[in-house]
Amino acid sequence: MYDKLWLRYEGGYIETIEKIVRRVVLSCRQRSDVLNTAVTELETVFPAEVIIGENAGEEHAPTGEGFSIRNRNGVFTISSQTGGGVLYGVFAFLRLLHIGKINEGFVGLDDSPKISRRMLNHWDNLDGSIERGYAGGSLWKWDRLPKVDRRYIDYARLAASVGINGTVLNNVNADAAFLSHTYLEKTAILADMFRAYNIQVFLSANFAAPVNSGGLPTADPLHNAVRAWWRDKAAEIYALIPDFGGFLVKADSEGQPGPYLYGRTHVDGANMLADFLAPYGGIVIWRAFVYGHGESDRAKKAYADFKPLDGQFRDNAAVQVKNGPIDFQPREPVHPLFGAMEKTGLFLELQITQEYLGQGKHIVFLGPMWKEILNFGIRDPHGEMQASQLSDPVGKVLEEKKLAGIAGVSNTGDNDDWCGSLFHSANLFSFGRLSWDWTLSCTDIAREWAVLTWGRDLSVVDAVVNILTHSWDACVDYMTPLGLHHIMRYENHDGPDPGCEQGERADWKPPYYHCADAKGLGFDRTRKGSNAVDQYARSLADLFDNIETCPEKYLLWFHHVPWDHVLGSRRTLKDELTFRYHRGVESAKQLRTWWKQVEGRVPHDSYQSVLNKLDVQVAEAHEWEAVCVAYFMNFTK
Ligand code: GCW
Repeated sequence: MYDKLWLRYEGGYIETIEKIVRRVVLSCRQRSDVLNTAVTELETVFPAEVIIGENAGEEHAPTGEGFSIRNRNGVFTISSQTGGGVLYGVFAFLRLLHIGKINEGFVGLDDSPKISRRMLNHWDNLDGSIERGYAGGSLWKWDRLPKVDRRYIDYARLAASVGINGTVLNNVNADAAFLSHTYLEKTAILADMFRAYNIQVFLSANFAAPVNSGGLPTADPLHNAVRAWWRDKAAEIYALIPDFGGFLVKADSEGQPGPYLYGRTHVDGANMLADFLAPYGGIVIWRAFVYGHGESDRAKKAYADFKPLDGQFRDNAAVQVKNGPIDFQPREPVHPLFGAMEKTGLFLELQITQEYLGQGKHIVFLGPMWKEILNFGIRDPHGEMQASQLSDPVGKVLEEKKLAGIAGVSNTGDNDDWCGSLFHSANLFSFGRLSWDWTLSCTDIAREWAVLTWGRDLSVVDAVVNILTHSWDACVDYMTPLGLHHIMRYENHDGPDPGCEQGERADWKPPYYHCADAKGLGFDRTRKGSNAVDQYARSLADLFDNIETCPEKYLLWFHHVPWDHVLGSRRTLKDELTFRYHRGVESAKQLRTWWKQVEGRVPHDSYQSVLNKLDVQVAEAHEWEAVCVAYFMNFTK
């Protein structure tokens, strides 16, 4: 019953809706497959005679993907100049009806996306497995295509309903075979289906594909044969998929090939691809997730490599930057590149799948974390003033770019529940909603998801919203309080292992990050240490650099703090650390207590499956506390 996630449209709404809505008119410039999809979506709720599609749209209908909804005595008109806009209008209309925000008194509303590219990144492999996937195997059944799976359309509906307009089908650790003709034909079938939902298809490209799949001796981006290979590949792709979105590239990172391998730069690599995609309107999204080689502090590497390249990338090339400088930790300060690439297109990369945050086991709502990043005042135009409300938040930096996007590493898989549990889909939902409008409130988004998924019973909704809105704080406390990071187990990044010495590289090992010793704890990134602070605008750098002004949530990220240093609570670091780990466990228990209040108000098997998750979460929170407190306290003796 929950396999439709937030598109269930159940719970006695139909009667209420029939009282409010006499007729729905869709108004758009031209007929299109996307407009037909909008009609089909309305038909899931309303009888066909209620719906009228109109060809000649209103002159003043919103442009692009924006839409307006107007109510005149029960006749609702949803208009946009584009089919995509109407489709988003229809999904918004249905959502608002179901959560009770559209009633007799409703007059109208206008909405349009703040960020133009809203993408899912699937780390799905050719063999059907998913890197860092916790909800089963890949949704894409490559060996069965061209046979079509029912879930392709279900996927497109879910994505479109929250405003997603692009999807990268395969893992950034990309198999070159995805660019072979056989796989491009299969990709074209998915693209044909998703097109009707206003979703553009992209592929991750292996930079050495001319070697691995083309049989050339080199993939040097300045080599003529290599360039010819990519130019022909682009022509081949666009012959099959005329609206192909472009390439996502992980280059010179964690063993992936890239231009550095051939003595060239990121700009050489990205611009070559950009030039061959440009005639067709395609883009290149070049990831900035690079580390190692010549930086003593991993957190500094991406900025060090990319900042000097600002201004050299083509207009249809963007740099995709993770939210923080290390790697999708439970909490990181914002990535300094968001304040530094003034002349380059930028994508913010978020991770919906919970690689470092309890994976498929813990209920952790990521909306508040993403808001912390999007609201982060990163760009300080004057450089001298105090970091304040006046500086531009990351969301605004993106909004003002000509080429910008938000990408989410998807948590979807082929399990019945799609995302790993009955609660994990809240993250997919909120990712879509925030990528559409980063100024939305997380609590509102949580409430929307709760009503759409669990129904209108207020006591259930309140419990669900409480669980969601408190879960991230709980997780940060029981895993990595006060700015700690990367202290997970080596193999799968799951569970605590602060003393782990496994792994070939120093910057994979927890002790590299926490730097615990007899004196104190934390990575010194101040001007006396690695000086990562100076990658931020002056006012922010000053704020982070001073142990007295550095926000406590980032304290051990930026400072090596003496064990007896006194914090805002008047506790010493030693005591505060112990206190926070324990508070995390208590908060995890509180999540479970809230859930227990809904027993008997939701179907029993659903109740039980969530309870089982929360039991595991509480047990693992205990484990985090026990392991970390014992480990760190050893240094204080
Ligand atoms: O978070 C790390 C993951 C890798 C991932 C890499 C990346 C796709 O552990 O599995 O590889 O980041 O983002 O490229």
